[in-house]
Amino acid sequence: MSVPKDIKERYEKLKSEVEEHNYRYYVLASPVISDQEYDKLFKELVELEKKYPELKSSDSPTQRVGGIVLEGFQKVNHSVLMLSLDNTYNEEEILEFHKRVLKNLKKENVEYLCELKIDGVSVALRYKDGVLSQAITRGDGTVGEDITENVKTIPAIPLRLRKNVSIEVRGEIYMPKKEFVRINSEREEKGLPIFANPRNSTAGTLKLLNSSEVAKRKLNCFMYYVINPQNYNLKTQEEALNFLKEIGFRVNPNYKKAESIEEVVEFWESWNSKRKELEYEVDGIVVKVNNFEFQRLLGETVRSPRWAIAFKFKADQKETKLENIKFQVGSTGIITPVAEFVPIQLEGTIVRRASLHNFDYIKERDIRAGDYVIVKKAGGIIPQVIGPVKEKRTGEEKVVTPPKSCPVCGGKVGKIRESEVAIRCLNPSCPEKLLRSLENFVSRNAMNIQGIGPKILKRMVESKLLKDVSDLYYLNEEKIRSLGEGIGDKTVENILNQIEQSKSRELDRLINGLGVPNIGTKTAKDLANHFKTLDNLMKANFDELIEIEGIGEDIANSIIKFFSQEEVKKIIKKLKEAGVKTGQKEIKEKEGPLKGLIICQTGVLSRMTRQEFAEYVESLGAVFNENLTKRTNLLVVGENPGSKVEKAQKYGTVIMSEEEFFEKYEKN
Ligand code: 3BA
Repeated sequence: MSVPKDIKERYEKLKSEVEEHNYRYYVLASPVISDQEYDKLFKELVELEKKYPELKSSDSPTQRVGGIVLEGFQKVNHSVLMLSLDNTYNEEEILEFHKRVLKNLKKENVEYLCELKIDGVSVALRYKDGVLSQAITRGDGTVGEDITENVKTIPAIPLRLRKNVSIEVRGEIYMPKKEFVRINSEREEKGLPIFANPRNSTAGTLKLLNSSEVAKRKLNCFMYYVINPQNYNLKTQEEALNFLKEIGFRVNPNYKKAESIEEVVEFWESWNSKRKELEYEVDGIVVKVNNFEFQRLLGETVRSPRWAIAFKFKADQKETKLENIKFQVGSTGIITPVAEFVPIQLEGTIVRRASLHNFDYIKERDIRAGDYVIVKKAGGIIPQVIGPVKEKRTGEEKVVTPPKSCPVCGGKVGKIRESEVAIRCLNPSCPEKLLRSLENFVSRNAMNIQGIGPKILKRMVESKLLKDVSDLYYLNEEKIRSLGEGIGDKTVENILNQIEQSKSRELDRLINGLGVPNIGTKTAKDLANHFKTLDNLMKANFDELIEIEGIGEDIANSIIKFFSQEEVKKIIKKLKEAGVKTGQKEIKEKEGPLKGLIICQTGVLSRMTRQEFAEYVESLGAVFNENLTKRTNLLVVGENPGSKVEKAQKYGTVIMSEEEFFEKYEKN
């Protein structure tokens, strides 16, 4: 049976439409439709492919969710050797590099292009007539591995280019700092070894055999290199970057042409301090002779080109004295050793403690209490003890071994799975575990009960007012007063009020609050949206759970196990009896000409105040947001606008004057 012509046409149109929105969202960071509208188009595409499997092509956006499980990765020869970069950390060596370049070119000066050096994993991408055909790791530079299936899940990598060229490009795949932090805390919770930096977690992710697992981690990329640029009439690196952008790749915007080596050093210095603000980790700058003809004249050594050099930032790491290793008990009982050291200043903040993750980590590095240790920030964020300075040992240092019993309750400790590195307190009523789960329950991302801080919670646990999270809803004036000292009328009233209000929080907050292992804010939202009520979620079986995007087998099992526990069932029953809402409030999208759009405003409007404007656009179905973000669809500009305009231009957000807006959306 052949596919009807109109279906074929619809399919092609849908495919390019979905890919276009994908491009606008992930590459340009300026979406023009709402998530709901996008989902609708995507769903239609999936349906068509289900009905007419013969339509399915390799450049279909449906491939981005992954699903293919490999046994291993095929080796692939690189078309041109993938060189490495020469490195330097200091200014003298940069000046020497510059001198060498001038001497070899027999010139007085030369133009450089400076780029940020993204701390990621190099990749080569091959396109045939505009369609992605193969993605290859660097490997040893001569032979790499075929990671095409995994790379297809990265939304910023085009499956089809905006020109039907056959081309090979190279660049860097990276993991945003935030995602790195998320994955590591998830791993720590699961008792898995943590990644040392975003680069390792990127490499680890790209080598996963199941591409749907890759799709869940928010990898991103920047491209910077074109093979055989003469084929596209490109004469400089700057032109190459512009061309890459033109044909649909994400190119890092923070590059700069430097007319002198002083400007190169300036660029390095300015990013040395600004890099903290980036959403990805950079470990230096890459300086490239801009002109391709000059690059050719300079040539390369066996390892690296003579026309480029990496000028690295000094990794901010410091030595300090590790005074104590404390054992912290988490809400799931995991006992984490934490290093407490003499406070030091690191990349802009004062650091006094760092997780040592688990006892294998301490043993592998031979870290002892009393050691001088080197501390840095992994991925520029998480303080991490790299290791001891053994030369400074006095013999007074103490080897730290795993505790034989829970440091808080004295209960039994052990591993729940042999494969785990984590050691847990196995006592189900350990007060420290309870305290951690209460802290999670009242926290901002969960039930958001303000006014009950960790100190009060601790007192409530110690005086046995709280034995599980549901007891919060059985507190009364008398019980709270019984805590004694420092609890005034105002405090009591405030606590009870806050608790009462929290009864009607959305379901995702409650799911978050219950502390299902391995579930974060995002998954809690997905679960709430899908199941609508807690009862539905509790009844869900494995097949139903893994149907949901973003939920894999591990999480599904974790959810089922969690809700099958008798204690959990009891807590939920008590919560319900106390009047805690366990059903999702339906968030209905308003109808109207601005349905689904996120709108922001700057400057003074002549017709109405900002508040009135917010209400006005909301009455037309839009969402008003005070802040301009990458997700904002429209910025309306009044008199004396602020910096939002510049930001909107950067993001490519649609900008309208007050007049333009009301011409289009005046209510009659
Ligand atoms: N530019 C890494 N190599 C880079 C093309 C040359 C190069 C890099 C770069 C050799 C970054 C070595 C591995 C490689 C593609 C070879 C960059 C970055 N330029 N901006 C000069 O941001 N990490 N890495 N990758 N070809």
